Amino acid sequence: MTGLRGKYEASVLTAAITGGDVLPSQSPHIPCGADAIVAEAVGAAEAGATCIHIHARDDEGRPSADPALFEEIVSGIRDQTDVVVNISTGGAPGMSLDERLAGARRAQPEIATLNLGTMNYEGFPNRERWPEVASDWEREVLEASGDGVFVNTLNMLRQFASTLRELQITPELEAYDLSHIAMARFLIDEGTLEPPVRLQLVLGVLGGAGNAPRDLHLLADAAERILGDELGSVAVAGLGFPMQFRHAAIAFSSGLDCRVGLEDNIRLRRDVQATSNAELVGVAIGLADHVARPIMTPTALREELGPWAGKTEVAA
Ligand code: KMH
Ligand code: ZN
Repeated sequence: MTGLRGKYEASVLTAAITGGDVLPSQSPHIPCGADAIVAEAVGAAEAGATCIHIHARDDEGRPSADPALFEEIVSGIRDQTDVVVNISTGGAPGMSLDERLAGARRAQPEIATLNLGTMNYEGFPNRERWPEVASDWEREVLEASGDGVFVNTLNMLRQFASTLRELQITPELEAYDLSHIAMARFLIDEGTLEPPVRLQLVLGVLGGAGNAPRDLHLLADAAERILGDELGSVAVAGLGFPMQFRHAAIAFSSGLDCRVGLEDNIRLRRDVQATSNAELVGVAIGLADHVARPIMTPTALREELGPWAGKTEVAA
C-alpha cells in the first residue's frame, strides 16, 4: 500500500528531543541549552534512533530561534553521531517566518518540518490542571492559554517550501488533521511540493485531531487515498502517555514510521517520569522488536532521502 513499509521493512524512528511546548518545570529532564540538548540527542542516537528532531531552547528552557544556537546543537550532534537531523520550523508562538526558518538555514539539516495549516493550538487548556511553574516566562505561557493560534497560512507554506527547496532540505509535512492532508494534495498539485512527500501525523494537540488509535487509522487511510502514489512515507507522533507508546506499537505493526521523545511525552509509566530521550527510544525499539519491525539506520534513511541528504549532488 502506498506510503506504508512492507511487512518486514525497516521503519524510521525519530526522537523529538526537547520541543518547545513542555515547560521545564513539568520535568527536570527536559534538556535546556546547547550542551544538554546535544547530550540528549547523542544518547537517543546511541539508543538506536534513526533521526533526531530538534528545537532550540536557551539555558532557562525558553524556546529560541537563535541560528547560532541551532548551529552549535547540530554541529555537536554531528561531531558524535551519524544520526539524521530534522530541524523544526514550527518554532514557538510569536516567532516570525524568518525566525522559524533561521535554524534550518544556518544548520543545514537533512530534513525540516513544514506544518500544513493554521489551527488552534493549546497545550494547557484546563486552568485547574496547570502545572506549578518556577519562572515568569513559563507563567506567561500558561496565561496565554485559550488564545493559542499556530499560524501557517498558504503563502507561508509556499515560502517554507520554496526556502527548503533552495536549501536542499527535505520537508517533513506535519499534519494534525484531515484538512492538512488536503492542503498537502493542493501544494503537490500546484507544484509547491515535490512528491514523494514524507508525512508526519501529529495526534492529540487540542485544535487538531484526537489521539485514539482510530484517529490514526482514519488519517493514515485518508493520506493513502488523498495522496496516492505521491505519498512516500507516513509517520506518527502521539502526544502524551500512554498514546506515544500505543501509537508506536500500531505504527510498527502497520508499516508506519514513528516518533517518540520528551517533546511529546514526559512519562515512562503513568506515575513515572522518563529520565531521558534514550529511555523513550528504548521503549520504542522494544515494541518494534516484539512485532518484528527493524529500525532503519541513518545510512538507509539518507539513501531514501536521495541526493539532497548529504548534499553530494544538486537535484535538478
Ligand atoms: N510539538 C509538536 C506537537 C514542529 O516542530 O514543526 C509539533 C511539532 C512541529 O513537532
Ligand atoms: Zn517539533
